[in-house]
Amino acid sequence: MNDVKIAIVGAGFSGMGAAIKLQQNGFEDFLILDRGSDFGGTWRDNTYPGAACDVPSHLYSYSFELNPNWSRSFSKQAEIHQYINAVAEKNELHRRTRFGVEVINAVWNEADNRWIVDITHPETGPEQVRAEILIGAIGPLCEPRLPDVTGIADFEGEIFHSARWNHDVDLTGKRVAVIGTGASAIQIIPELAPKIGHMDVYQRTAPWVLPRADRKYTGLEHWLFRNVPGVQRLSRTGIYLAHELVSYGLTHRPDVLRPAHAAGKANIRRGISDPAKRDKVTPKFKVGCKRILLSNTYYPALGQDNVDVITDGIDHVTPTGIVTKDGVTREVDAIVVATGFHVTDSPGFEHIVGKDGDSLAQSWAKTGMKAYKGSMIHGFPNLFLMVGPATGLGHTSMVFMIESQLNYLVDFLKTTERNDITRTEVRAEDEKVYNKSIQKTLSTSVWENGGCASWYKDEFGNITTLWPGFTFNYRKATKNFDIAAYDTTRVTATAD
Ligand code: N01
Repeated sequence: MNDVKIAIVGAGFSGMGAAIKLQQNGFEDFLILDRGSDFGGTWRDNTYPGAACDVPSHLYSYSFELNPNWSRSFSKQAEIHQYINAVAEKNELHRRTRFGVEVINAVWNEADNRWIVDITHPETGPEQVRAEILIGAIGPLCEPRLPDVTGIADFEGEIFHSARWNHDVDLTGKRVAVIGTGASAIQIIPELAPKIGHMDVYQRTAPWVLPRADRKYTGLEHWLFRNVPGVQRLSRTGIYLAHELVSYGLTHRPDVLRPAHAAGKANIRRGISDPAKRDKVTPKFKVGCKRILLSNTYYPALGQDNVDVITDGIDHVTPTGIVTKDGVTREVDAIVVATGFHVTDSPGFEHIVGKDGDSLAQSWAKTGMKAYKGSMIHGFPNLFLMVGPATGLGHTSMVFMIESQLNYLVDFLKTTERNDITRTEVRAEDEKVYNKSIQKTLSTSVWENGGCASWYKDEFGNITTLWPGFTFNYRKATKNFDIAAYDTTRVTATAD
């Protein structure tokens, strides 16, 4: 049994950020657990061709670990992963990280006032870690979602999910099907198009894809970023403010985004000459209802003669091909499944068990996904969830939200330590009022009224994944730990 003050599950952007902030604030007694073999979470796992960030890297990086050397405005996966590893090394996170460790479950033990975390490692076998505080940094986009299509398990060709790319398979000259047209697919398709023999793109909902202002930074810009104090922060602030303007349109005034419809349609016209194909890929919902995608190469790839866009739904998969609902069979050598992730139903939620014996999944199955300030959950004392409910974004940098949460985390730890508090649980009423106000703000948003179905909504039809509005409002809400919203227990075991 290992005893630590704080166990962090996950070594991606949020788990690493938590670890660095803990170190900087004198909380040295922590352990990071990760099932992978390296830092980076989703940026370690998503190695598909074309994987890149659709938020400029000067913003999509830690404010406390700026990188003047980003090679281009929108960095590719390898460069982001390299940055993450450099940050981990600089902060010596390896000393407190165990890789290859699967967390079986984490159960709150009321008598012990601790989280009991059951883990297993392929070489050392099962073990337990006991922690006063559990930081769940498991990430919302880590569990691949496979489509529930009859026969898919019996397909005899190559098949893999975008987040589990099989680099041993050479798709050159092959007949390839890509299922899905979301953020991952629109990056994959242009990379495959020049080399495959034929590609069928199975599109259920046409997304809005706007031009991507991607370019390499010049030598002068690099010199300025490295040598002139403030230039990089200024550039970061400019990018941040531009993204915040979009947030206003998304949440309060979707009509402000109307010009984006014209830009999206022009992007289609530039890339595709065939009117029937253009028509197929023209979205039928309002810009922003689903994530706004950015690409200059997606439509030209779809426009190629050897690429078909299939809009008849998939009926079933045979060992050698895909049959659509109109009865047509298309034979393929390989299927790329770019169908997203289990976000509101992540298997990770089944393994975190609170004070009443319910897992997060069971608790949220009754009420819908909810948390106080996206971080603390009634019934789950001393659990701090990174990138929890209502902290996601459809338009700007998640790292900004993560850093806001880190402020709240550090103030939570300092406040409880200062007051000898050993158990902290958000009050049900405060959690309820908070989530009600979020839902009220969301009611005018494009995600609610934009005419699309998206993974932003849970099974109750509520948008439980997204932060509604300006991200600086979330920064303000998480500046200080508001202890009045919590039931706390002191070392002396007297309840406040
Ligand atoms: O997944 P998605 P993703 N039959 O859920 C379709 C982040 N990200 O991996 O729209 C046929 O967006 C589904 O169709 P529909 C980003 O936050 C960031 O692409 O539901 N099709 C959709 O087209 C993003 O939002 C970057 O009708 C099926 C697609 O599969 C998140 O990851 C890059 C289907 C899934 O799209 C997820 O993106 C990449 C079925 N049964 C990803 N089931 C950055 O650049 C689903 N689909 C930062």
